[in-house]
Amino acid sequence: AALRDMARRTLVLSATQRVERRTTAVTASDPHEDFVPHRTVHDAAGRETLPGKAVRAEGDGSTGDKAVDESYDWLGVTFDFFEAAYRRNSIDGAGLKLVSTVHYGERYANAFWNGRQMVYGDGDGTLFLSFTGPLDITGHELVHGVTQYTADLEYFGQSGALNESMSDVFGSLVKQWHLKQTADRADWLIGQGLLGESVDGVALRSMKEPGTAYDDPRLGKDPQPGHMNDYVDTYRDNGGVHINSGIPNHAFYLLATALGGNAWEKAGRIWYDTLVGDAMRPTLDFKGFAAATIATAERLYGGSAAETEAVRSAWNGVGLGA
Ligand code: ASN
Ligand code: ZN
Repeated sequence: AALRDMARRTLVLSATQRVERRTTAVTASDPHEDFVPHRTVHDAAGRETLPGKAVRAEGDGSTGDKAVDESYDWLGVTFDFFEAAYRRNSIDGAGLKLVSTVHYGERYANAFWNGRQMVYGDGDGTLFLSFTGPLDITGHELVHGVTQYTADLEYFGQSGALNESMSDVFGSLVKQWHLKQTADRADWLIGQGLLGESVDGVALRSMKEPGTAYDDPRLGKDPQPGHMNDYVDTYRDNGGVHINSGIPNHAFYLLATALGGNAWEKAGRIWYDTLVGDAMRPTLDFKGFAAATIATAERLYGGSAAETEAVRSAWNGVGLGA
């Protein structure tokens, strides 16, 4: 496989050089023709052993198992989004194979990226339905992989909340891109469709109104703040990584809706270039990230451009102004 990868890279390289030597671009030697996903979905059949049995490989038709087919499709949409929006070839930028496991554990109510692959539980069927259902959940988990290969944000405190926020931001953007929704039409919810119908709630989180996604006696209330005034100091949840992520999430929402249009184009580009750029450090805090996004906007659009002003206002709006 390593040899094949090397051969492919060599091919891409020589194609690029060929284009450069010509005076006119030739689409037939587009170096991006190589952008194809390599998906394999596995079935853990209620056990917690990974990866489980391979049940659908790239190019195979539907299996009829809803979870398997949803995972396969959403892995593909997430791959296509990163190619279309940012010319990123898979999670590592180098065509990493996309591996997932469905039906993990019994009534397991979560999904996660374990550093190498995606894992989904079926949920308990009452509070949580299958985690393969919402596209933005697959997007969220795969973006943990993108972060791992780039900024590698430490999963604790503010850097951990930024890590979580990256996954929510690009998870939401994958969904908006798939549904062709502009920023003002998007629901800005994370995990819409995941909660059972008896639950008093609409999703896991809201980037538009953090803290309002659910309020149910069995789940408690959505604990997310949307402003530094309400920052939660806690040792639970790795220092509140899924809680305080509401703050940078809301800053992104403010920016995207202020700019209008497709959120993945300008706001998403500023966040993406920042995430994969050299300003990122594993222990970066909210202020450091805010400054880095402003620097990215200055580079992309200019210091006094409306876009750059909008980034400054967005951070002001959550209490993280300079
Ligand atoms: N679904 C969670 C996440 O990706 C899983 C976890 O926290 N381990 O953030
Ligand atoms: Zn996460």
